[in-house]
Amino acid sequence: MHSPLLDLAATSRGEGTVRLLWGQGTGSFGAGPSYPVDPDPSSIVTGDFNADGKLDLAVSSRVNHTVSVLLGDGVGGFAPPITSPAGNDTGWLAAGDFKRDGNLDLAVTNWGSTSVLLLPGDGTGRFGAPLTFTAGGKFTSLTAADFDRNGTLDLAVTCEDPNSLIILKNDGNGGFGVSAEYALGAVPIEISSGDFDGDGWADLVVTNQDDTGATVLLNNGTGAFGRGTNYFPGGNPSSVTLGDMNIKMGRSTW
Ligand SMILES: [Ca+2]
Ligand SMILES: [Ca+2]
Ligand SMILES: [Ca+2]
Ligand SMILES: [Ca+2]
Repeated sequence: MHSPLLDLAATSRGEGTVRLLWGQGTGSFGAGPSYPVDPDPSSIVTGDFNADGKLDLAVSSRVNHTVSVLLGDGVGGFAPPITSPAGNDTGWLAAGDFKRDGNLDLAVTNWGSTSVLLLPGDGTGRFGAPLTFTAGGKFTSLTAADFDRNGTLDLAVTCEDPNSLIILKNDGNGGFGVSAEYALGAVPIEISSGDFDGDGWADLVVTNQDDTGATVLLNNGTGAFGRGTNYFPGGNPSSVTLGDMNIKMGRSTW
């Protein structure tokens, strides 16, 4: 029984698989099974796509332009992938109930394009016809949060050419419109959200692959973001994740 312990699922671009590692609760991981998915998997997210209380996986394929959902059995096994079309050069994924119908949906960026797709979940691991939203430059990554706290899950999307952050607000029916655009350092490659200052409003961190470093943008309490602060300039950061990693010190320092 693995459920109380945090496990890992990673994509293998070379193999075209998802590989599982079982957490031991000690910081080490034991080898788990691997599951074939469409070639060149580039992004993976977890979520309960068929609402059975068991965690599932969704994986994008840049080559086949698809999303594969692997339904979990809750004890470490996954069914063969359910594959759905997801635009061109299918890239970054974010899961959430964007249409607020109780079924988990996916938002997808297409690498180097100016479109975000919304794949409306049907509650079985499959998706209805994609809805396309176009904005700004060439999208690289995205994250979802309710930035304006109006009850709808919004998107923050990073772009190259021009290097920028675009906030797409959700109209409550899964329709997105650009609410704001912010300049970023060169080659913003990944974005994540969390409440860094504890004010209850979702903030953002973006990694820029040039010498700008990682940019933290704080939500000003309206869903808009102030001027970003850059950390570890020159580090050419590529990927970022969040968690309280020094909890025994009391107040965390970033
Ligand atoms: Ca499930
Ligand atoms: Ca939904
Ligand atoms: Ca919202
Ligand atoms: Ca905040």
